[in-house]
Amino acid sequence: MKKKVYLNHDGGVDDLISLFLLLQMEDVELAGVGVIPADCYLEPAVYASRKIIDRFGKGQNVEVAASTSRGKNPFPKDWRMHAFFVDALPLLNESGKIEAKLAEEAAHEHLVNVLRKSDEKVTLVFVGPLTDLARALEIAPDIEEKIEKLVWMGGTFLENGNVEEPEHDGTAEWNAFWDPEAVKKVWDSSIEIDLIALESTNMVPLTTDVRDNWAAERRDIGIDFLGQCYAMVPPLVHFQTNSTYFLWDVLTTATIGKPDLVKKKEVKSIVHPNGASQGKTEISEAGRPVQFVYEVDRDAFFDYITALARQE
Ligand code: AGV
Ligand code: CA
Repeated sequence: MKKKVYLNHDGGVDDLISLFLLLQMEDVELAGVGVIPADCYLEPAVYASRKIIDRFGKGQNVEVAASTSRGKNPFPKDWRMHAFFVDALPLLNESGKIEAKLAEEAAHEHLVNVLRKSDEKVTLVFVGPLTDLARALEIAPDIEEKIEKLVWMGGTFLENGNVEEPEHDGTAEWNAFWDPEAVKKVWDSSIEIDLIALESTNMVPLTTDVRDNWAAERRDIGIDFLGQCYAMVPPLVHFQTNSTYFLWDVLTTATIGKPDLVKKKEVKSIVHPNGASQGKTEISEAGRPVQFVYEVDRDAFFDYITALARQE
């Protein structure tokens, strides 16, 4: 039987590649997609999502819902621009039309409706902030029993996260920082959580050798799509900067199709909802359990996503 999955993403390059890859997984049924304007602008991210479903969805009927959520700490504008670039790729605009349906409801309501309608439990893949899930739980606490588990790209237990902003101490990861109170709300639920934190995503930076491998295979339209998308963001060359790109969300998505790429262990954690450390996730005996991903087989990961992307 196929695994039923709902994706909520925030329009970054690796978010949109995650959608593309989920559509390629034969044992996954994609039950819906929500798009939240955190690390993106909403309109191009929704368009790009629908175009990816049309171009690479092999006829799968997947609805896209736009979020009405707003965060507490906005993402840098430069990063949010990426969705415009993906949406404009000729590869996604060849047909000149968009067929994939736009849902009438807001993303958090769409999530509630998809879960309530489903006969089986659904795995939630969140690769941006948790705001839409927190809002869904608020209006419909009954959905908890329809959730198989939440697989979330977010958080870190490292001393330094990836937020470099005034009035913050740098201990948080961005998806948690955008809406720390949403993380708290989800932490307070009894949903099972797989946490793909920076500890593991730091092991999969975008590097030039990865790009070169995709370039060599660019005749394949799926590999070309990977190459074109990852041409928009800065790779790790000599040293890491605040803008260096990692395959954060793609690693998260890959664990759905191939769980043995990563190692997990249970830890207990709390989240700081406000103050100078807002968004910080911290190990604490008083916290709630999460299945924490702490290691990844880097080479197997890149081989897997490249094979999945191949169309021929
Ligand atoms: O913190 C990682 C999250 C992931 O969901 N995002 C990007 C991924 O989609 C925010 C982010 C952190 N650093 C970034 C980010 C950067 N250098 N460029 C763009 N986004
Ligand atoms: Ca993201």
